[in-house]
Amino acid sequence: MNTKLMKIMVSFVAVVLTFMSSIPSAIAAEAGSTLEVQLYEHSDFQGKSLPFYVGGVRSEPISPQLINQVSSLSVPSGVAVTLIDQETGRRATYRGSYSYVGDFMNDRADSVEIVQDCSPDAEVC
Ligand SMILES: [Ca+2]
Repeated sequence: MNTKLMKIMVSFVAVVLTFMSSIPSAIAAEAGSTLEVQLYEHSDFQGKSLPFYVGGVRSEPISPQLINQVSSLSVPSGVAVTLIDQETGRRATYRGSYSYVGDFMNDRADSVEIVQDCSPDAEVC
């Protein structure tokens, strides 16, 4: 076996292991962990709320009850939440809870990406 092929196989195995290791944490979170992100209809964590369980990397649409209405969010430590507005392509990432998402994203988000275990200064996570 040549070195190049070996390197390809090693990186493939690493990718598979990374993927597999994300599964148990997702299951654990849904089995009763309090580690969750909440999106809120109004600023200061008021109005309708929508929970998202944290586990690995998740990307989900925001359900009709809060689409284009999110104004605040609570985020546990070690988690980064990106709100996305598909109409304009706007994205904003939040680490920690925000009583107001800001004019840039207020009442715009239609999908959300949740990433666990981001370092605070990570450019991409
Ligand atoms: Ca939108």
